Amino acid sequence: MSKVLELGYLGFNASNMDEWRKFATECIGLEVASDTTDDCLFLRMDNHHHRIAIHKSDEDDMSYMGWRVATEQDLNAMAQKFDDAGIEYRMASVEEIRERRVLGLIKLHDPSGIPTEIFWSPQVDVMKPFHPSRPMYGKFLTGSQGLGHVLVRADDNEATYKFYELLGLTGSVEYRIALPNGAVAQPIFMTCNDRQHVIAFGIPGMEKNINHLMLEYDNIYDLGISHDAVRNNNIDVALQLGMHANDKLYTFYCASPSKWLLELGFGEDYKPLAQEHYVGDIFGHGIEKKGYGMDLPL
Ligand code: MBD
Ligand code: FE
Repeated sequence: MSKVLELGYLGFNASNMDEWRKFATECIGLEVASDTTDDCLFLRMDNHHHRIAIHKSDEDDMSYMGWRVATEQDLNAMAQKFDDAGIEYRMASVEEIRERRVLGLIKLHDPSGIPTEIFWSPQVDVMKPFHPSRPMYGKFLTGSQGLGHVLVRADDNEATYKFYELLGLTGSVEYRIALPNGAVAQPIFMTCNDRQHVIAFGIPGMEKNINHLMLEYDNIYDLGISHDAVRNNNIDVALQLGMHANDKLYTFYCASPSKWLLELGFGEDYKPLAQEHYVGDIFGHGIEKKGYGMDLPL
């Protein structure tokens, strides 16, 4: 059975390209690829051509997610699965394939209308090992775990679960969070590799496609240096440093120049267990700046 292996790349629309370049390089440490243009900022986390593309626009949101399969055979098998399930998709044009720096690509939409791409064979620039834009002790944790995780909008949790299950992900509800308005949020977390979760959804009231993107450092010093840079630049922090219950990741959430959140983390320590759920995190994650859709009493 064909399944996706990792969240391989992400695309975003952004109205402030200058701010994005500064934030990505000085605050996070991402590398700018040499063939970046005024209209498309290619950001690197490892030796892949890019992991993140920021496209100049008058909107500020995630514009596509790229899920990787192992082989061309798996891409075709995935297309067959979409046929069998009655899910609309199309094979991308040669130009579209080149634009993403892959060898083959299916384009479709998830149940909330988020542009979704399934690809095989990303361009890996082995002659250009990742070189951070600011000094780093370690590197970004990518590899077989992909670029990180995202929390996305889901208009229908059940339909969304079924869609990502078809792609090959597994998971379940992992928190019950009592909201101040009396409602209870039951976010769902799913994975397709050793990362505890690759996608999450089920936070009510989202307007953008994305609430946050999590990028993981493999050295805690780099998380601390990023935190200093965010503080020194007076960037909004939605949730303060804290440790999640499910993946034991030590993280904080800050505003990206597009006003969705970047969660920066270190130290996932997830031991596979029978499923359990939580009503709060281990420590921290205090709400600091409201209005970013993360006003969750974790
Ligand atoms: C996460 O990464 C997260 O964003 C939330 C809200 C809860 C647990 C882990
Ligand atoms: Fe997260």
